[in-house]
Amino acid sequence: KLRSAFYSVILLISVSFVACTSSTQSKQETAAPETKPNIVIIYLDDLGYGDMGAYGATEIKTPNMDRLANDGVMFTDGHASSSTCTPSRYALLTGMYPWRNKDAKILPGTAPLIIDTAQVTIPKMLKGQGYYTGVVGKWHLGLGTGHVDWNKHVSPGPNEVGFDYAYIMAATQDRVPTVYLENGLVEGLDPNDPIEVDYEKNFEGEPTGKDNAELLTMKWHHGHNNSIVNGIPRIGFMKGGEKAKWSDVDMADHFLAKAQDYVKEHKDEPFFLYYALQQPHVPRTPNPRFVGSTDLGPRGDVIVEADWCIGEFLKTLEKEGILENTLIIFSSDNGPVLNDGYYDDAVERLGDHDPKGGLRGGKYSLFEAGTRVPFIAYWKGKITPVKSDALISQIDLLASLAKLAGTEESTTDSQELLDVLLGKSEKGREDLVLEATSRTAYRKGQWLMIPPYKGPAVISAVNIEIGNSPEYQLYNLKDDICQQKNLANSNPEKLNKMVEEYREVVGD
Ligand code: NG6
Ligand code: CA
Repeated sequence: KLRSAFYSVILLISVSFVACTSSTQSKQETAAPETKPNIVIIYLDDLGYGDMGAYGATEIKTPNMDRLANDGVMFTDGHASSSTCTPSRYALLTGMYPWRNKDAKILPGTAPLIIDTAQVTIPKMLKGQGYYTGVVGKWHLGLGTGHVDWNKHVSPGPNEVGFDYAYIMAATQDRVPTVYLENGLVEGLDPNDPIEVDYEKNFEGEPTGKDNAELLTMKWHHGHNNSIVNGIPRIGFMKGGEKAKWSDVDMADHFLAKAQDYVKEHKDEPFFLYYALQQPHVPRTPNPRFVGSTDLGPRGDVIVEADWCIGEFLKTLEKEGILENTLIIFSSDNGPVLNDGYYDDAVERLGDHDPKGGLRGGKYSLFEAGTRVPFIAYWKGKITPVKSDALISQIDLLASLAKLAGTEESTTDSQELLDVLLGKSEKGREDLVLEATSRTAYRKGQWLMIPPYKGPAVISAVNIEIGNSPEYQLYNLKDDICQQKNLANSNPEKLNKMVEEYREVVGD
């Protein structure tokens, strides 16, 4: 009902343009109430292009994600801005290329907030259009201004960049502090057991993954050998806050319940929800209900768990009668990685599954699998299902959602592609700068140019080709989606043009 009201307003506006000189226009028509659709961004952490059924996975069943893809606009060339988390999330929320901000790198749990509180963001823009705005899940964009006291109100954070409501983990599941924060306050904190966090040195007498292997239920492979929480060694040191510590195996249920409560509480107003799930990032800790739901071990199992959460979340929207008035964007912050620092069988039990979906590279990489991710727009009854090959980036959501909400928001980088997002046009971006661990590459049409970079071609710990080469690389993705034929030498003309345009865009 709400949805049709929203559209009748649009219809009326167009009718009144045609009929503006006519005297037959009735008062009743112009008085239709304006309703805006709810907007939900469902954002996964490290889900690869090939990790869900609709994008080709056969070894992991993801019926709920697939429903979004099959009944929505399923992008085949949709990109996260970057091949790691913090920069992608920064770009998603601000509509700015993350390489313009030198602080937009993988952050420790103690890093200050990297979004300027004066900056435009999706929630801020939507708030201005009458939306209630919320974030539930992984944050990883920094908190505070430098020295956070976790025992006091932590600010600035999500509430200061446009979110009316925030229920978050500060950084990542593998980083301390391993607690939830609700609107800047650590939930369940006992004042007699204050939290201390340090990324440089341990607190005296506290066990670590490095020295206390006997306490571990999950073994570290590289990094991840500092404080131990729930038997899992983490990045960073933490002391105290015992009662406030999260339960890893319940995290998915916990965030889901918060997202559902949020929807129920705000169903009567237009709302925005950024639901940032933690899977399949490490440590992969499926709830016992999902252990063994694939043959792939924890990495497969937590993808099934995430899929279940999405199904339950959709059921809530349905039950509350607002599914048809809710635009859902589904995507991931970067490409896949198997061994990201723990022994969890992701490599050993991979079998026939291809998380990269046939692409080259992965998380941390400038090759396609780094940033090309599942990217879906779903709006029941409003979108005609279609597979779209348009080039689109998460950076474009700010300008596109602004248009949908009835306003304009222009940043240098965010392009208004609402028609593309809703599957009415295939005219996506002409070009795009990709980012991976502070390096950039340039995409124009079907061409991709990677400038020469020093450093190893492969990060051996994670076994991923990250795109470094002493030579320029030029690929034609139309014929060579796997990036096997470097055309830099055979097509110097194209290479020069790409380099020139790239320099113009990045201001080199
Ligand atoms: C890396 C971690 C990795 C992961 C990543 C962030 C080590 C050795 N590796 O530094 O496990 O946490 O940071 O991932 O510590 S992201 O998806 O949040 O960008
Ligand atoms: Ca990630």
